[in-house]
Amino acid sequence: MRALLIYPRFPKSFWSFEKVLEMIGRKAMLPPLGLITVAAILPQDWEFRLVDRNIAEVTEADWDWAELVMLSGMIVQQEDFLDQVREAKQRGKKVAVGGPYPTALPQHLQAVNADYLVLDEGEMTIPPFLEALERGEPTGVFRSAEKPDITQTPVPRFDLLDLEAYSEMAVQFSRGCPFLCEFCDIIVLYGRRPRTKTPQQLIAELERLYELGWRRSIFLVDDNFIGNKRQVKNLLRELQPWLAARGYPFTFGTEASVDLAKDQELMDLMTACRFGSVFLGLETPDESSLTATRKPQNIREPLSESVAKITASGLRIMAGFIIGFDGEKPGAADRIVQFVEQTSIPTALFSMLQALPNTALWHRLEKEGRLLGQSADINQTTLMNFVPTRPVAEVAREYVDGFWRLYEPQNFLDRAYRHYRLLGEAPCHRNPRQQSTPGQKKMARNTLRPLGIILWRQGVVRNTRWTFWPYLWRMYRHNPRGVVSYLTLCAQIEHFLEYREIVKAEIEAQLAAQLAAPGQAPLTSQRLKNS
Ligand code: B12
Ligand code: SF4
Repeated sequence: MRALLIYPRFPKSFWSFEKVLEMIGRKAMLPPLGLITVAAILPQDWEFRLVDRNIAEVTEADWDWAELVMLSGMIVQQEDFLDQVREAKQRGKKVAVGGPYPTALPQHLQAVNADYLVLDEGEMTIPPFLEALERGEPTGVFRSAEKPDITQTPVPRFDLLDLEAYSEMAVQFSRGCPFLCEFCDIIVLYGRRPRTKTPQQLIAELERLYELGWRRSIFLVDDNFIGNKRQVKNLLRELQPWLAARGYPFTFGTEASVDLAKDQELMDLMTACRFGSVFLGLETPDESSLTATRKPQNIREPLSESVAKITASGLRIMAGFIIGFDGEKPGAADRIVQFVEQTSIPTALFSMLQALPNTALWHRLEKEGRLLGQSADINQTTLMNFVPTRPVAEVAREYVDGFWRLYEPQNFLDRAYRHYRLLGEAPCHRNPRQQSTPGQKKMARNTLRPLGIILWRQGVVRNTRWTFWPYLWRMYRHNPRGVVSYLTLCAQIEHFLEYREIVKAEIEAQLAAQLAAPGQAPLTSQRLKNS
């Protein structure tokens, strides 16, 4: 079988970082790990071609070659996803779809006549799909309530990727999260019992990437990397000597729950393996909102203390914040901005709450008759898809204003500087074991050109130049090994400066449209253009 794997295009977003990617000569941030995992699960005598539409077009030759077209993606990719299914069907191809978008909203894919809906986790649903193909069944929906044991998942087919196109690589150690946040669809899609691979299995994946020549950053895309702390410590203990033997060829980033702060041993193991950053779902400093959204793990210790402990351990923090929880008092965005400033978190993903399909939040709002439409388009440029408890206009205006202030270039630069000064105090940054290695030096050399651009734009062209140079000098004096990484972070403002304009324009346009036609589903920018 000749299978063409297509990964649809993402809209411009908080995460798309086009300007930064352009500077570093890459085309996308992360690869489609789901599709290359699927390719490894499918029979290995099949032939595969992968087209990630974020880096390349599907050519006529690809379409002609394909016998089966397979697509994966998340809800934000829906527009291009549906277009590609239509295109494949028009060309008379059989189409199989899977991943978080088809799993959450299968009716969308049925409406465009996708032939096979291979939903939930592929380890469970690909075998019955293959049996159906064998029997010559023309269509089918394959689902599984049971979650697979991922110790059996094969090494993803990294060889199908154009490695040069990506700024980071993706691997996954665990799926699922033990917590119960009301808005979260992770626990719906991947369950509450964190399932891990074995340490040897993950190291085999890294070994494969090493053989293929990868020498940059790797993002562990786990829903919550520390969901099973015992297993993750076992992994890190085995990983560290493997990395040391190869001169630390990679750096790592991941996502974790905030209780990471309570486990110093775990943080030390992470930094010993060159974990440089961690994404935390902090959501809001408002304790009443955290209680309402069933996130007590963020209240047990003061959030700002947890952030301080994680930073003091040497892990750069990226964090997610949300506005629009039920019962929220006016001024929520202000409180978030203050918190971000006070804790000096440079990269803060700020969004308005959205109800994702099948989450506890979705079911509650449905019962209360507050959902606007049957979809969700979670993004930083979309209005909420339900009726909030305070006026939507108030939430949206606070949100736009907060986003604007977070990404005011001077505010961002100040936070980045303060954050790196704190990181510089961490013992791991002074540990001799962490001196630069050949792998690290190669990574640093690759960043020379973008660094030149940042020095020019932020040190000469922009108003921030008056603080840029003193900060850089002090960084050099107090945290010299953090300088390259600090400047790379500074580059993000190139993206956020443009993106905050988009957020403002899109939210204001949607708000005006919604206020003119109350009770309608929120309009995305595309639907606005079409309407
Ligand atoms: C890495 C990641 C990203 C990366 C993107 C990487 C990339 N190029 O794909 C970044 C950081 C950019 C990102 C951004 C966002 N993300 Co994201 N992301 C993830 C994450 C953590 C890992 C994805 C991954 O690699 N998984 C590993 C693979 C192995 O799992 P998988 O894709 O599910 O594949 C399995 C099955 O689904 C199935 N399968 C998958 N595809 C196919 C295809 C076929 C044909 C078949 C048969 C089977 C099949 O088989 C695979 C093996 O079991 C997931 C969570 C998760 N656990 O997956 C969220 C997740 C996909 N993201 C999500 C969301 C909401 C977002 C954001 C909207 C967040 C935000 N507020 O901004 C943004 C969107 C960007 C934008 N605004 O444009 C949601 C999607 C919900 C949905 N139902 O669509 C998820 C599920 C998590 C969550 N709730 O936050 N994300
Ligand atoms: S901690 Fe994160 S992944 Fe876990 S349930 Fe809450 S939002 Fe979802």
